Amino acid sequence: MPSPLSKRILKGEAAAAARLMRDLDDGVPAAAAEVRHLYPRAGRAHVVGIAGPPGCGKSTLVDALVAVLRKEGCSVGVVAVDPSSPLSGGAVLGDRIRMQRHASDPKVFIRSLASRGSLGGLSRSVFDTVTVMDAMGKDVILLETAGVGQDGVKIAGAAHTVLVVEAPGAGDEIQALKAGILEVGDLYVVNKRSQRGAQRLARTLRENLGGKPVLLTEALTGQGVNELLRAIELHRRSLQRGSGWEVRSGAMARTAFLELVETGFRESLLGNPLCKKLLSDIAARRSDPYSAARRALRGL
Ligand SMILES: Nc1nc2c(ncn2[C@@H]2O[C@H](COP(=O)(O)OP(=O)(O)O)[C@@H](O)[C@H]2O)c(=O)[nH]1
Ligand SMILES: [Mg+2]
Repeated sequence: MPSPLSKRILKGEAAAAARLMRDLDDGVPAAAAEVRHLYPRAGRAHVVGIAGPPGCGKSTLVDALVAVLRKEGCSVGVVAVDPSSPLSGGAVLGDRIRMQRHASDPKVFIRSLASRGSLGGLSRSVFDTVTVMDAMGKDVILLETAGVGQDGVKIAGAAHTVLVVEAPGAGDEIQALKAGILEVGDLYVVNKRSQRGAQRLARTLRENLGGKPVLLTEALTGQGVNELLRAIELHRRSLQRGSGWEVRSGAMARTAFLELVETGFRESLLGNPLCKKLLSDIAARRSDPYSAARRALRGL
């Protein structure tokens, strides 16, 4: 039986969802128990990760995508992890202004996660937030993060579809082709397409991406955003036609699980007397890290 709070969340109530997200962030034990009610009822939302360098227009693009999704009747969740984003911690005022047009829409739920220096904590919050939004019945969840692997979440392990956004001028093409970028994306977007260098950047990406879609957008005006949404939907359908959806969902489950196990293991390990003894032995050079680690793993 779902708890009263879970019931409200499953009905899509924003206030109940916001409360649970806050309690999960604060590590309230009763909040973790609520997830037990919600998790089996979630799993329907299409989670779309949006990564790319600061300033390329991710938040603006998210805002434009929300507008198009709403026009089509979809409910939307937005999770913004980018610490430099006007959507998140850095400039809450900018966030409010930018999202004003969606803020009063009950079918849109926006949550910014400010980077708090703790990588683990942050990615746990991301998964919790996605689970709650999913349980609320959001059709699409847009997850904005800086970069592709650093600072918070490894986007590929947290989304069904990964969008890599670039913009001309923010460094040269070599930057755009940095290690990791070419592997992680399902779709590539050259934003600020009216600016000089956009076409050339798109060409360079196409030459290096072996057939992956490259779209051009102007997030500020919404040009190209309909086409981008079509490409996102196409990717979802291609995942659902084969085993792709299960593979991606499995990777997301694995990341969320490992995150909790690793954090829990680390905490219980560091609190263990055997571990304290081993650490002092290493420090005094009575033992070495390898031997001590072997002993710790055996002892636990
Ligand atoms: N000219 C132009 N500017 C844009 C476009 N999209 C975003 N910007 C501007 O680029 C800056 C950074 O945008 P933002 O969405 O915060 O980028 P983020 O850091 O990737 O989230 C802001 O001043 C935006 O107004 C675009 O399509 N064209
Ligand atoms: Mg941003």
